Amino acid sequence: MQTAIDLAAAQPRVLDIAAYAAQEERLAGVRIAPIEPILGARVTGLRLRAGERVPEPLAATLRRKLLERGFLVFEPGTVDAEAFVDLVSVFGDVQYSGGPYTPAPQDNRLVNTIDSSIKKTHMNYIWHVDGGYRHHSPKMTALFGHTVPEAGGDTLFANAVAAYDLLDPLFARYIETLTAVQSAESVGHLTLQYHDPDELARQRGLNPPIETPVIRVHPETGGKQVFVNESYTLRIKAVTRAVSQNLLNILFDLIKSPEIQVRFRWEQGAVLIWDNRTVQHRGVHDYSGRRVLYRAIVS
Ligand SMILES: O=C(O)CCC(=O)C(=O)O
Ligand SMILES: [Fe+2]
Repeated sequence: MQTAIDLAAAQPRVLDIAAYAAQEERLAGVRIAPIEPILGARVTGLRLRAGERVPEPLAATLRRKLLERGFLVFEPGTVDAEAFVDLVSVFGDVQYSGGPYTPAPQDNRLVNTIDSSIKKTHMNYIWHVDGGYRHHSPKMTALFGHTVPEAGGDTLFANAVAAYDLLDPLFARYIETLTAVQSAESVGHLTLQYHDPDELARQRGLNPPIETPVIRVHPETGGKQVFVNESYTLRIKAVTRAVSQNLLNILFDLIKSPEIQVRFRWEQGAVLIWDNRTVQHRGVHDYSGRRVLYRAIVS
């Protein structure tokens, strides 16, 4: 007698993509369309000038879609550099987050620049969650494409909640019990930025290593995000060094799965905003010439 093969059990695990897919929405002449089923949406038809506010209920819809889709792209022409902060304000309080290599432009003290001609550190090219080494890290991060390379210099996103869903359920339950140690100095973020020994010591005092869950629960969506990342995570607590390193490698590998990623090709004047509680991200250093992005964070 022939027995049917249980194909699901016999093969590598895949995601139930239908669980992530979303429908296009339209409101007040604005279209919000999914980019890939797994992540992202593109907003077209919105125009906002400096000092203007996005009206309700459109603003509420945009907030809901960002939670749902992990990141939003606003087409070029939605805002200019001056109105960038007005757009980001839809999602919460905008804060300045510059550092020695990422200063504010002359005319706007709420944003900072990621300018390839100034920024000498390469930390944005490693997978990370913004501020993942601090207890009070930004909810969202936004970028405005000021000067973008003709080719290359994309920003990559991984749906870190989907990465958790790729874990086998029993293994996931174990991973959820673990605690990670996260540090800005894991790959030298502070050493590379602060060259004055006193300032370096001060920054290290302000940013000591912290403990976080390996899997972080999104306070608004309930999504379980793989919160360990290649940039900030030092180790997993209370297991051997070998187990810590191997578990971290499994989780880092999952973040790199193409199935959970979307690659954003920069367009001059586009705005990108992502939810740090859902995604991990990184830039790609495969361009020459200048790349200038304006950056604002939502606390
Ligand atoms: O350079 C990029 O594309 C990513 C930048 C980044 O990591 C950030 O702005 O937080
Ligand atoms: Fe970042």
